[in-house]
Amino acid sequence: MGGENSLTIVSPGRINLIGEHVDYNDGFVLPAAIEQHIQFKICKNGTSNKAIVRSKGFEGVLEINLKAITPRPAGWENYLLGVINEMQQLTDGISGFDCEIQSFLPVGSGVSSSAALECGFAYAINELFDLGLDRWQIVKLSQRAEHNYVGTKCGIMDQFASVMGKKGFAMLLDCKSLEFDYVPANFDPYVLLLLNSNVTHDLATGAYNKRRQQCEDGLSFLVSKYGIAPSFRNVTLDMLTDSKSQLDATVFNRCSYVVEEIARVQMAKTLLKENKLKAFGELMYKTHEGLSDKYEVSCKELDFLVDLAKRENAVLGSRIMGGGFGGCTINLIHKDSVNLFIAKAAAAYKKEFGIELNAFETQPSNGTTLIKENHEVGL
Ligand code: GAF
Repeated sequence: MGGENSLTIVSPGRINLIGEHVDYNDGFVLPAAIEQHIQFKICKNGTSNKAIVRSKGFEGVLEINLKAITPRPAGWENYLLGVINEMQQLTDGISGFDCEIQSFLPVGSGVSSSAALECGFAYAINELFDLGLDRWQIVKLSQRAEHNYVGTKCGIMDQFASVMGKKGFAMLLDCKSLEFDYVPANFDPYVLLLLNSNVTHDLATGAYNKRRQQCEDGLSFLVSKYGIAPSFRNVTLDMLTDSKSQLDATVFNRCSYVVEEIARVQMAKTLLKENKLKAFGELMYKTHEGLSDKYEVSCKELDFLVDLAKRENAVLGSRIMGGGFGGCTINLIHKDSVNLFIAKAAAAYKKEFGIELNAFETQPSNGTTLIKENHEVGL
């Protein structure tokens, strides 16, 4: 495609060590980009307003009139159309192009193939037309694309992790100030293992947005009752307990999960720095409990996998990862026990649900990158 004039970009999925459903609640998160990615080949096609996108992994060919971008009723196309729409608000430098997309990421598995798709596409167009957008602009426009064209009112974590990832490091992101630190993520002799339940979720179904709304409702009540500035950073568990009878029971549960998870990430940061992995793993289990009982984004398959992990001494921590309702668990497990655990988990899972389990080890990797003659090139 396009011969020497085509560019190749890779854009990774992400994991999250801890800090789930708090990115849109002014919390802290600890994600990393992963090796598994989506690849984009892109070149100019000499037209002023026609883009053609072919994909392996997402179905179909998308023909786009760049002068008339509008969302489709549903589908993967909206991630791309949303990105073009947002980029056109920032620049008039985009003309016709052809793009081939190949995904090596499992879709709907909680490793954020959607952010990889948005960010990689934005990065590719930015490079091709030399638009001069920086990484943060790509992160933010991709998040807006998801809000405005896909309809998921996601936080910033996934796009941030996909674009800012660095090999060997997790990133502690303050989702309020957007300041972040790279945190070394070498857990030797432990490794990160993802177990894909192969139960798929669809964040756009509304359950995600509903939780976001419930948190906003709870916060606005607490703001008016206590006169605090409108941020979950200012909410304490005492305030919540004191307001329990005035809050809807579900809203109370959502908010108490958020306050507890924000505190857990702060503890997790210290434990990681001190290499106290056992205690870190215990926090992962606590996060899972909260996501399952109070935030209600787990499902029986994921609870089963986490319960299984809890019974293994070699697994220090395990929990649902990402938006929820299916997808992967993330497990911190001793490297010598990986194969045995996968075999045991797969057999038990198949017996219980009749579903195959996929497992893959993963390591923190670089963010969205232009590949040139076998070398990676940053923005
Ligand atoms: C999804 C969202 F896209 C993220 O912003 C984040 O809220 C996550 O769910 C839950 O932590 O992946």
